[in-house]
Amino acid sequence: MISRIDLRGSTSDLRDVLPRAEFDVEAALEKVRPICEDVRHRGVAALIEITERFDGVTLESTRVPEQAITAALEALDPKVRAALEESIRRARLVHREQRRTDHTTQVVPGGTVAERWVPVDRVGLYVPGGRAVYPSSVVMNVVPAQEAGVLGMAVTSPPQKEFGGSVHPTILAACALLGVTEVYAVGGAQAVAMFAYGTEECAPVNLVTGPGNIYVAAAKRLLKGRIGIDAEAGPTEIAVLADDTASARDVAADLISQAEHDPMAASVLVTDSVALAEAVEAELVEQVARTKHRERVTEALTGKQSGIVLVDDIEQGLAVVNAYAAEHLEIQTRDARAVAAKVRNAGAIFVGAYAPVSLGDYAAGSNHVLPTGGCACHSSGLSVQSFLRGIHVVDYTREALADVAAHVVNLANAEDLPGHGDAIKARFEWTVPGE
Ligand code: HSO
Ligand code: ZN
Repeated sequence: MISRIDLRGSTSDLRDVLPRAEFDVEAALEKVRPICEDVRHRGVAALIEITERFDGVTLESTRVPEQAITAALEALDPKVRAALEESIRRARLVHREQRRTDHTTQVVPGGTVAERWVPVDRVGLYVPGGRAVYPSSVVMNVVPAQEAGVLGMAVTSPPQKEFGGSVHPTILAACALLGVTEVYAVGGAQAVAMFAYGTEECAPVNLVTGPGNIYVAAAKRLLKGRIGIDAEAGPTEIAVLADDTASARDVAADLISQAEHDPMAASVLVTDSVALAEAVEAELVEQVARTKHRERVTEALTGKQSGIVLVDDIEQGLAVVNAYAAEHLEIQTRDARAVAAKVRNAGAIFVGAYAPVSLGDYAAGSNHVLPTGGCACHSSGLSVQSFLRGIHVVDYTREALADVAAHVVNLANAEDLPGHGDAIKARFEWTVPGE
């Protein structure tokens, strides 16, 4: 079912031969532009109409009443509550350590540059709710924002017909557990526009984070600048680098676990063992037959974005996974830690037989909002850092400025910007020695 790509002895450019889903955000831009404009000009009225059209739900208000959030927590299955609490606890442990401390550098006596880390004032967190509901994504967005010290925070998620047109109750319960009381029942591009422009019911935000479908990604791209965004999330990806010590049963289960998200999800095994490749193929056939979402799993595994890549050895395998820059990368080889240490490009790395991606999805403490589509070669996943700005605070005395004045004037002249130099010279009766 899954295709094979044989790179043994190959010297071709890895980026050309590796499987990857097409995720054409550009094409979706034209569709979302009128939606965003409508929300910008007509606010809540536009949101209600658009939600009727796309979600088949008639909203009275875009905001979920606070008592519905509290009620969702009261009605939550205690096992799910305990699991969410543990997920939150672990995520807090990890994200708390990501906090940055301000520091001040004395450049010269009397001349300092401080770096002050300031959280964004208000953020909007998008929680998907299409094919699956993601209370775990509430945790992954809210915890780093809270640990960063963000004060104003709103969550939005598509309304669900089967829950009276409100946000899925488990998402509401997760919000309640985290102390988030501002929740909107709006999804898609219109949700990003609501956050960017603000409406009568929702104050505008400075930053929008969280994964969503292609329309959410397109709206983020369109409105970037007016708002800050995290990475544009594409379909999820798992790559597994494995040798003959790996368990075919576990590798197959892990490939299926992420294929379950989306028919466009990518599951890629990179191995130097033909025996493992064959055993994983056999396991996939068996396990897919019993998995609940076998239709979309099959579509994802047989799609051109998924495959088993055969390599000569783990060194070549490392070159392949580094070129691929997967959202999630598992290392299931001998000496997995040493191999993992050589990985340069991945959203998150899962080391050894007992760190499956599912663990990271829910309860490792790591974040599951990660760069997809090869963006891991330049971006990182969501973290406290995503919600902070480092502001330089420049403080120089007259003497410290005098000390460097000639250099500034000379550089300004070299750039033919003498007005810049004059701003220095004005402070010293229009002359600085050494210019
Ligand atoms: N694997 C997804 C996150 C997720 N999985 C949420 C289950 N729920 C993207 O990292
Ligand atoms: Zn997942």
